[in-house]
Order: sequence, then structure tokens, then C-alpha cells
Amino acid sequence: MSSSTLTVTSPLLPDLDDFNELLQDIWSRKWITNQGHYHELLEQALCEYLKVPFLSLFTNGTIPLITALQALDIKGEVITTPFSFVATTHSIWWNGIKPVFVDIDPANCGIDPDRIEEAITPKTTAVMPVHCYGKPCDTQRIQAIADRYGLKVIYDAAHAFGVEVNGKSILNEGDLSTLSFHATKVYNTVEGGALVCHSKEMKQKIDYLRNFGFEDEVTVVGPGINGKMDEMRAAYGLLNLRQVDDAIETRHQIALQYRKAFRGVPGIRFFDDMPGVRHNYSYFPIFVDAEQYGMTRDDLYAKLREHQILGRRYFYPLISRFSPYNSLSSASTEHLPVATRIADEVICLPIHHALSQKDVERVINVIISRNN
Ligand code: T4K
Repeated sequence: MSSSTLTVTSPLLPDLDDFNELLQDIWSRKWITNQGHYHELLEQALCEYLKVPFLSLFTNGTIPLITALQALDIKGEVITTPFSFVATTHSIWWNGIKPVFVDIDPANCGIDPDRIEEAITPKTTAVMPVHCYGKPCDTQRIQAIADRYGLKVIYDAAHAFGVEVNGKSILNEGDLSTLSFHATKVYNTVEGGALVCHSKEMKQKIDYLRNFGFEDEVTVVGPGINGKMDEMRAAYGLLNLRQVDDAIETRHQIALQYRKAFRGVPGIRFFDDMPGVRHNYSYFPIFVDAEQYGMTRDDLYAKLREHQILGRRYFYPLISRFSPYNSLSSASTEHLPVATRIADEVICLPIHHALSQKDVERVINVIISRNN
């Protein structure tokens, strides 16, 4: 058995010769950032691949969240999920807006639509759900509530690259959707991200905000930020786009193997595919019921580490437990029973394009052999 360390994910890297070739070209153009040649090519290519009308590239997946709230002029309170990466709520806080946490639906680990209405107050202006692990939220019900109360919807789709429902991109739902292209994601540009919108006018506004708010040399239209992606990362992203379908298919095969091995193991739950959904298998979370499994999640986590398998407890602790947020009334554990339980049960297992058959078997063996 191999004893190499297994991480939850591993970056998808472009062929180095191909990358060198594009670097030569960038050098010869002498234009290395600020909406350069490769930046424009990548925006077009991603619009086509993701089946979205307008997309603006960003330097990471956090700045588009902050910018989305600015672009829609969101104020007051925003309803969101505590079960996400901390950047989701930080983006709300950075805009001086109060986050209001709502519990999640165990079926997809996204915000529970049944809990949204009771959290709406006269100050609520938007909802920020997350397609957690790339599992689509119940976008129809969320939109119906938003329409009824006149709220905007910004999806944090950091995990949802390429996810489609009945052949349509999940990224077209709501008012805006954000993506992360961080190294640990299914598709990466090293660091990077994007903001997807529905109109040319909104893209223009987002592009101004991404570039300090400059409309032209002498006009600033708003309190913009520097969120620009440079030419090196755009070129890298163009190359990675060529291999992302293969990477997703490899992840799919690993997910099938995990499911086959864990089905019937008492106390281990996992997600099956949802009907009509093109999944991207960005994460493979399992949920450990300590009583039935005979071991707590944390003991299993430690046992995996003893075998050099570095699972991750995404998302534990809940965002609502972190110090900037834990004094909010919506952050109390009693208010968030499902999220609290799931945060105590979850471990994301290694899943990526470079995982060998032996590695997958190694992970499976540790989990199914509870007692050694
Ligand atoms: N919204 C959501 C829902 C998100 O999940 C995220 C980010 C964001 C917004 C914000 O997007 P960004 O601004 O980050 O683009 C990681 C990522 O840094 C973060 O992007 C991601 N979500 C989050 C879920 O995971 P860490 O602190 O767990 O990463 P780290 O460095 O521990 O890496 C995880 C594993 O990946 C390691 O065990 C080893 C492997 N790895 C990592 C890197 C960086 C590699 O093999 N090579 C590498 O280069 O946050």
C-alpha cells in the first residue's frame, strides 16, 4: 500500500510547454494585465463553456462577492447560510451589511427555503445562498420568495463550475452568481474568480467596479476595487479549460466508486446524483452518524490522518461560530440545528483528477474497516 499523503484536492495544471508558449506570446505583446488579450479570450471562452451571456473575470472568488453586493446597491440585511466557506459572510460584512443566518436543507446542504421568510425584516434587501459542494439550491423556491418580497438574489456559486440543471447553467439563476477559480477548485486559474450577470449594462457596471470604479481616465462611477485578473492567469485558465471535462469525468468515476463502497455501511451517508443535474463532483462529503458507525466524525478524521489521508471538515466550524458573527441573534446554535449537526458529521474525502485507483482503494479501506 502506498503511504503518500492524500489531500482532498490537487490543482489541475496545464501542460508546461503549452503554458511557456503562451507566456512567450504575452512577453512579446508587452501587455500583462488590465483587460489584455488573454483576459478577453478567457471571458469569451468561459461564457461559451458555462452557457452564460455575460461574465467578468476577477482576481479571486471573494472580490466578486463583495462587488456583487456593490453592483446591486445592497444595504441593510442579507439572508445567508452559515454552512459555507467564511468568505461568503465576510463579503456581506465588508459592505457594512448585517448577515442573517438561516438553517440549511440536509438534502443539498444549501439554505432551507422553508426558513427564509421568517428571517425577512423591513431591512432585508437580498438573499445570498451557496450551491454548496456544487449541489444546486432550490432556485425556483428561492426566486419565488425573493419576487414576493422584492429581494435580490446573489448566488455564491464558488463550487458550481459547469453545473447544469436540465441542460441549463445554474449560473443563470438569481440576479448574479459568483465563481471561484482557486487552485483547489475543479477548474482553476491559480487564484481567480468570476461574476456572471444577465445584461451588458450590468457587466459594464461590474467591470468599472472591478477597476477602481473608472469609467474613463477622469470619471469614477463608484467605490470600486482592484479585482482584475492578469494575463498570465488568464492564459493558464484558457489551457485548463481544455482539460476540465476530463477532470470532471475522472472525479465522477471516483464518486461512483466511493458510493458503491459506502452504500450499506451503517452510519455513513453521502449524496447521490440529483435527477437532471450535470454535477461537477467538486467535493465528496460523507456524513458520519457516530452511533451507527461506531466512531465519531473527529475520530474518523484523525484515523484518516494516521493513514496520511487529509480529509477536510468543510464546513466546520460553521461561519456563525466565528468571532465576528457569533454574537448575532441568528447565529445561535438553537436557531441552526441542521447546520450544526451536519457541521459535526461531515468529512470531505479526497477527490481529484490525479487520484490513482490505489489511492481511492486506500481511502475506502480506512472507512469500511472501522476497527483498525
Ligand atoms: N465561497 C465559497 C463557497 C468558497 O468555498 C470559497 C473558497 C470562496 C467563496 C472564496 O473563493 P476564493 O477567494 O478562495 O477564490 C480552500 C480554498 O483556499 C478556498 O478557495 C475554498 N473556498 C475553500 C473551501 O478551500 P483551505 O484553507 O481549506 O485551503 P488549503 O490551502 O488548506 O488547501 C486545501 C487542500 O488542497 C490542501 O490540503 C492541499 C490541497 N492543495 C492546496 C493548494 C493551495 C494543493 O494540493 N495544492 C495547492 O496549491 O481553503
